[in-house]
Amino acid sequence: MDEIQIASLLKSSELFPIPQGLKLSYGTAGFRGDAKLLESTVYRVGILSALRSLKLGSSTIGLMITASHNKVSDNGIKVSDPSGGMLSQEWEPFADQIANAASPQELVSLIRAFVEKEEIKIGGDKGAEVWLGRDTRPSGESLLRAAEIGVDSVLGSVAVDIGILTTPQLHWMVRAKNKGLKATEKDYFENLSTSFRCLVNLIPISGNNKFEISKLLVDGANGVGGQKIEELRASLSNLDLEIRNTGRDGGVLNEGVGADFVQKEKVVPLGFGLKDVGMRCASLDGDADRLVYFYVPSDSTSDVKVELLDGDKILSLFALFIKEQLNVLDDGNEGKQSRLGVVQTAYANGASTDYLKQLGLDVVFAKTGVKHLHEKAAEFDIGIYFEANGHGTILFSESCLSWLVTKQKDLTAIGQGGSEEHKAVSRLVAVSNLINQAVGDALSGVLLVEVILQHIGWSIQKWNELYKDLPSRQIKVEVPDRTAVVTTSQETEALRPLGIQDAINSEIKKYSRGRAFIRPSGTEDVVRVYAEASTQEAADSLANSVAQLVKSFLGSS
Ligand code: G16
Repeated sequence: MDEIQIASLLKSSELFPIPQGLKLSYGTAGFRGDAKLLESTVYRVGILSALRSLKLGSSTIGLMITASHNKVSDNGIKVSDPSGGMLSQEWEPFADQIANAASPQELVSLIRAFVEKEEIKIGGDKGAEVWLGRDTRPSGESLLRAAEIGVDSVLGSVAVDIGILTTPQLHWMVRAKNKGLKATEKDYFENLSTSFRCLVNLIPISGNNKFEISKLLVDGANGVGGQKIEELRASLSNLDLEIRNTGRDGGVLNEGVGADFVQKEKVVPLGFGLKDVGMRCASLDGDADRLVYFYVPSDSTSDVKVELLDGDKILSLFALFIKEQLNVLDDGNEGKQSRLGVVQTAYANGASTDYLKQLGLDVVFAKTGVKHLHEKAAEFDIGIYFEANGHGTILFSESCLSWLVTKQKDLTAIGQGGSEEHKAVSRLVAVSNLINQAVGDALSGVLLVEVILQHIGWSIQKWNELYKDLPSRQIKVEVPDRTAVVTTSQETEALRPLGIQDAINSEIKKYSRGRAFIRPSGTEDVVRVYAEASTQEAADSLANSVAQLVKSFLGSS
């Protein structure tokens, strides 16, 4: 790094002193915290993303300013790699180091050492390019400016503000840009509506699908997703959407609304109630990378509990549909081109895992965090991953896609364009275009769920009958130091504090079909408790006793 570069970094970093006592970690999905404390962090991640771009031959990197499901006063930042996936985990320690550097001098010396180690060339012919997006949080605009200054302080770099977006839109655009495809927001919407239309046109006209298209009620979490799905609606036919909680009517982002609230509390979001009994409803989270469905059952009481169709149920519906299409295809190679697998986490309801295994699928488990699930799903020809909280997608390998596209062409060429095989292969190709290949995306998820339900002629109630969830409960426990909890790689057992797992096991033994685990959240300052048992009362009681154990081992804050 030459003197001009060092001077540029020192000068800009003086603008963003680190708040005293701030200690952050890249976590499950980037840095998150109180928005008022984050300017220095976001500025530093701006620098990191410019370096990442240079390291990867000036490919475009994405930066998203969002704290997703967290409260509106929080914000955060996550980095998208050129593939549209999450930042390579190999760079996370560097992210942690620079975010916590105490002074401009320390920051610059860390950057200098890293640039040398990684052999990053600053000031070459091509500079870095970083695309910046943000959600609707009021703090987003000034944080985005801090990120821009970070990017600009690496000489020759360009920061491009692409405005207010959902997180998956940014990831999609970065991926498309680096593949040399059309990559604007308009292209994103066109891609969704074209592939949705294609799947609609492939719905069988006879059989069991005499299905009235009923209205879908969407809870937009008072965030960016509600606004973007309104834009998308304009280009869709075959879908009747009523969008609530768009944020325009004074509602607060994620407060009593959104996918995280509905999934954790299992009650209706604000703006929904007994008037909606039996209706199909979908809830997005604050940056629209999560999706859950729900309905108010006819026997609901005034506290308006919902029947929840979470990420596990969406995964099961997708798996069923994909498997049905693959069954029609004869790949002449004993399924070697189309190995279908699914990825879940420890939060997956035990009943969903049993169901997926009964379908004959390979089920594998990953740590919480899409970055972990995505990696495992990519090992299959078609890998479907979902967290129970509604974050997931379907990945098609390059070789599987090219096999599908070739098959589609070959069938057309031999006059089999109208065959069942051709329709099945065309559906799979359309799914690969519709569903976001970069990251879980509530908007593309809604479209795929809706078209599958139309295809098989199912109501939401019928879909819910795929299997019956084991009753479960999740609780957050605030403790003085959540990092005191250390778990095994799949997060099903706690290794620390010593003795806590034995105590949890003794509790679990008291319940029929009991299962419970604890883990430190990577996005909030809490320890999460998950419990499952044969009745709701038992699941609640198990979760409460495990939460008590957490408090007695770690103290309450
Ligand atoms: C993020 C991650 C998800 C994760 C969730 C909760 O979601 O992308 O993979 O499940 O945080 O993580 P934790 O339990 O560690 O707090 P989002 O929608 O908030 O970006």
